[in-house]
Amino acid sequence: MKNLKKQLQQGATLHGCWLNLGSSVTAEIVGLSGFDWVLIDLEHGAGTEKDVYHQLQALEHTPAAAVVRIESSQRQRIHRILDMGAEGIMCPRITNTAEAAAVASGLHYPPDGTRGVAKMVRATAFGQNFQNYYQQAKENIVGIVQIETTEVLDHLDEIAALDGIDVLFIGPADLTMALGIFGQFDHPLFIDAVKATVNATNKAGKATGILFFNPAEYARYNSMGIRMIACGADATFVADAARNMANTLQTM
Ligand code: 3PY
Repeated sequence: MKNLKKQLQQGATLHGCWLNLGSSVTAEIVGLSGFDWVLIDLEHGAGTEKDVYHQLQALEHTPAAAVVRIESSQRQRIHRILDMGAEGIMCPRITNTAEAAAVASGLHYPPDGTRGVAKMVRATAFGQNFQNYYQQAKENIVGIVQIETTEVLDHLDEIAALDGIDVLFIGPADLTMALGIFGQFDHPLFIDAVKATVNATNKAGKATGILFFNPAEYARYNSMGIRMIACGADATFVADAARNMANTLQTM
């Protein structure tokens, strides 16, 4: 564990990016590049659950903490990824407090939640570190729900206050789509939703996160108090570098 939760609780601003290629080699390269955390994406991209396992192995020896975005909030999806050794779980498309509470519950062992106990998994060093892992899981596992539907905007305070939910993470593409202003990240409806999210997390002593692809947007979100900041994805890093090189060669 790389203390992601403690750092967020202490008010740190942490930089990350998305991993959508399902590649352990790319995960290792990105993990060694200076990010505080990375998001292995199972909602979108080329990766499968099996790939997550190898990406987590590759990231273990880098400074970057590994969070995994699961494709649905089903209890078994959360458990399988935590058992692989992920430090945090992000769940997309939350619409209400009950859904967020179900995610929080899936993250933690009884009596705090409904996570099943398994000794023979990677998270516990196949049983060799079970006691430590089990005792420290509650204070180490980061629970993240995405704010990207219109419905969820009515429940921000309740969700931010849930025990086990540490970050409300804005999905700008889906949220602007839901608001009918797709891609308009300057639009007052979107800005108001971001501000309301930051407000709710501040009140609850939690953090707000966001993903964007244009570094020019960093200052705006940072000044609004967003602390779990992701810019870019492995796929876009490769695509941008490849296009730049091809364009450069064209000019020679
Ligand atoms: C969004 O921008 O909607 C996201 O969820 C990030 O992938």
